[in-house]
Amino acid sequence: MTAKTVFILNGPNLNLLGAREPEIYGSDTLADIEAASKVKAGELGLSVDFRQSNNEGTLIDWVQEADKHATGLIINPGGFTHTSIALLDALTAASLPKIELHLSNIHAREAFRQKSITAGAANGVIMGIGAAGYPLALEAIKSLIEGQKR
Ligand code: CA2
Repeated sequence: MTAKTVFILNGPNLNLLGAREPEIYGSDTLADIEAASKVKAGELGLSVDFRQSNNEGTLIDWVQEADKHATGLIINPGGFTHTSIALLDALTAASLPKIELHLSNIHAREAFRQKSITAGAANGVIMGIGAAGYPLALEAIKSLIEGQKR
């Protein structure tokens, strides 16, 4: 049986992880997070399609692609979390299980980061535990997929 594919989408500037601001985002690079996510997915019987883009339209295209071809979606929308109604619309239109993920606790940061425009379209949100949130988000997606079968 082919493993169910979960898309993990990462938004703007997350390609810079590990290089700057480790006190906020940790010292793992996005490549480290991708590798750990793939290990965790294997343990859960899932496969991962891990992507990053600085482009809002590309992320929207990938959300639509996930809805057609994937079984679950984990998204860290980066700064678009706080600005993008277009990404919210794409996520709302996508009917697969979705988890929004943030490395930092956005509620403990600047006022402009404390509102997520996109989170309302997700089944759940994981934040504030750094790179460790990615494997937890995969567990959450697995649980949501299992719940769909019942
Ligand atoms: O905490 C998160 O995961 C965020 O989604 C990260 C976004 C930020 O805009 C959100 O408010 C919260 C920013 C990611 C930028 O990452 C950088 C990493 C290293 C150096 C500079 C930026």
